[in-house]
Amino acid sequence: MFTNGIVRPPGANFADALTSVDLGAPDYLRALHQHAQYCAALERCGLTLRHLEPDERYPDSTFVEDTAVLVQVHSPSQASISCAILMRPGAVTRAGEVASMAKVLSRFSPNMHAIEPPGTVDGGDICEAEDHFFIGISTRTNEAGARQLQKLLALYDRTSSFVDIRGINGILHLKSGVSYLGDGRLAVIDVLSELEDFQDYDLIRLDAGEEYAANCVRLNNHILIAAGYPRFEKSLRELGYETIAVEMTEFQKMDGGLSCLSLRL
Ligand code: CIR
Repeated sequence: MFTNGIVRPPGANFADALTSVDLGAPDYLRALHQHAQYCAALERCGLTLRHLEPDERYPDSTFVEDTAVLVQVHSPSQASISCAILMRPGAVTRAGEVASMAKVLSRFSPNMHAIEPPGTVDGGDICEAEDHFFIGISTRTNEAGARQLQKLLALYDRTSSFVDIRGINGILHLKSGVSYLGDGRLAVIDVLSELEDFQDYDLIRLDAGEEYAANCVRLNNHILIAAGYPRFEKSLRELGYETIAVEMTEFQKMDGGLSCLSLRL
């Protein structure tokens, strides 16, 4: 059960954010509008939002998910977290984003931990599936960071395993290609669907051309998905899920997926 969310709108210099895709510059006003729609969707799913101020020191800081991993308490009906683990982003220009998030999270979490040098971990590489965490090893998350995170998660009885995505084209983070939907189900892009790690799950494969939509979020009784991916949305609806589609085009231009715009607890 999720009851709270933390979000930060993009700043006026959002176009200076990092990107590896060639989709053009984001339209700032449209990005603000899409962010507001995203927030409304989270609220529709039952979340009370904490809105952080835009922070132009860090053009990527709207992607708050990358700054922390939250471990929920075990009971599914209880909405609180056992601990917050502060990430150490793999991109140097993003390192400073963590400090302000640490302050916010200290109000929500009794226990705080942090990834230490030489480890780096981006929250977008962490896919939580009930009590198991898949940790992507990527250009942002290194093995030292992954091992630290694994030890910290074990303190809270969470298992974890590493998924090396360094050789996989087209995804920045593990969660750019896989999301846990609850009910033992993963939405996954084709190239990841053959991995041994995911074979115990019921897999919903994304069709060619719809890969971006693999990054989606199960929030209580809804699944939030990026708008414009009708085949994926249809397959979710056929499985009985209620979907909410949100326009994400301006964030996609900056390599951002839907999950990365919030921390949910
Ligand atoms: C970056 O390159 O770090 C940002 N422009 C995008 C981060 C997206 N994060 C995520 O999907 N978790």
